[in-house]
Amino acid sequence: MKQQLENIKEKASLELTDINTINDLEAFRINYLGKNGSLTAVLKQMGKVSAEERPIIGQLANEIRASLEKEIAIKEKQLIKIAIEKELLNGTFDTTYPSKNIGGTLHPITIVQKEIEDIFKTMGFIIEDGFEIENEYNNFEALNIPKHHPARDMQDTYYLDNGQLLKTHTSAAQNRIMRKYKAPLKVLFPGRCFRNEATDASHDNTFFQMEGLMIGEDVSISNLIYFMKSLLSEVFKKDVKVRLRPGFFPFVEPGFELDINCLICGGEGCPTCHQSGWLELLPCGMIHPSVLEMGGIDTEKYTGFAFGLGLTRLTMMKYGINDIRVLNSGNLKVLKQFDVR
Ligand code: FA5
Repeated sequence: MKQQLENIKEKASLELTDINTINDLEAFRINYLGKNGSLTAVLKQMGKVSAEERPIIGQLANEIRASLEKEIAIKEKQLIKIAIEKELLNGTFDTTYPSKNIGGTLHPITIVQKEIEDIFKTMGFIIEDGFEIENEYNNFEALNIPKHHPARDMQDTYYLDNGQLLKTHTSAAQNRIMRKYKAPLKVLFPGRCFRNEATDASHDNTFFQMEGLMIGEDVSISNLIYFMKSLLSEVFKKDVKVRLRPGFFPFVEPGFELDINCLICGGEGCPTCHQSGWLELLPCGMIHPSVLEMGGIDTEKYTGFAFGLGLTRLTMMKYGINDIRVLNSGNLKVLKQFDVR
């Protein structure tokens, strides 16, 4: 058996030198160290070895295993280095991709965003990305807001010299996403939004929303209310008081405003809720047929709902943050408190 082990060691070292890809390296590892690998197979015969020889053979097998693991780890590093160098040379290496070990803490908005994504993923939604720089068509026209429509006044933003703009709401991605996925569709797309706002405790010029669309046959207001309720009860893990009232958005009909009872003052009235006891959180409604048509959706067959959750405000309510400006402050002393990883 000792000889068998020595042979395995020699064969493995020879094979390892010829390996050039990570996939081949993984196959090699499984071949030798896997559940049915050659080294494991030899070890399974230990019962046949005499009692005196067993510790010697056991020690040798362990040494061979340890040395193989070490060699595999070295080889893996070499192969990754070569692959990165190759990607850097041909320009396909993404230097902006976030590292796995980022250190630091997650931003409270990111924590809540991930939580909501997980909730919706279990309900069959896919997660999409939107752009921060958009064209006027996607941000306004495709949402039934033509030039000179008064609804544009409520969402003034920053324009670029080339006519593009910083998107005012996540709804700006609706048209692109409808065209990309077609119906039926269940999708969630979070994103950073920008508005030319006078800031106060609940308004910032840069904030996050999270948009959701569900398009299918027979999608109705009942579906909309069910999803909104599930979302809030999962996030707050307790009953929160909400109110649903009619709301106007040119891209939904009917449209609603879902407000949350201010959790900072318990509805008594405070600067965060502008003394009203309520905070606008989750506008929503049934997608306007013209918006569906502009998105290439057959309105004879499909209906859908859309919502535009104020993610930054939800984060404030969840963690009892009474001023929105804290969240963009970059003040680590404050932000660190919310990391719950
Ligand atoms: C919209 O932006 C619509 N696109 C939402 C929508 C989507 C309606 C789909 C219907 C269907 P509104 O301007 O109300 O609507 O903004 C939505 C939410 O974003 C608000 O309820 C609020 O929670 C948040 N929000 C808006 N402006 C600000 C701001 N300046 N600072 C922080 N949060 C804001």
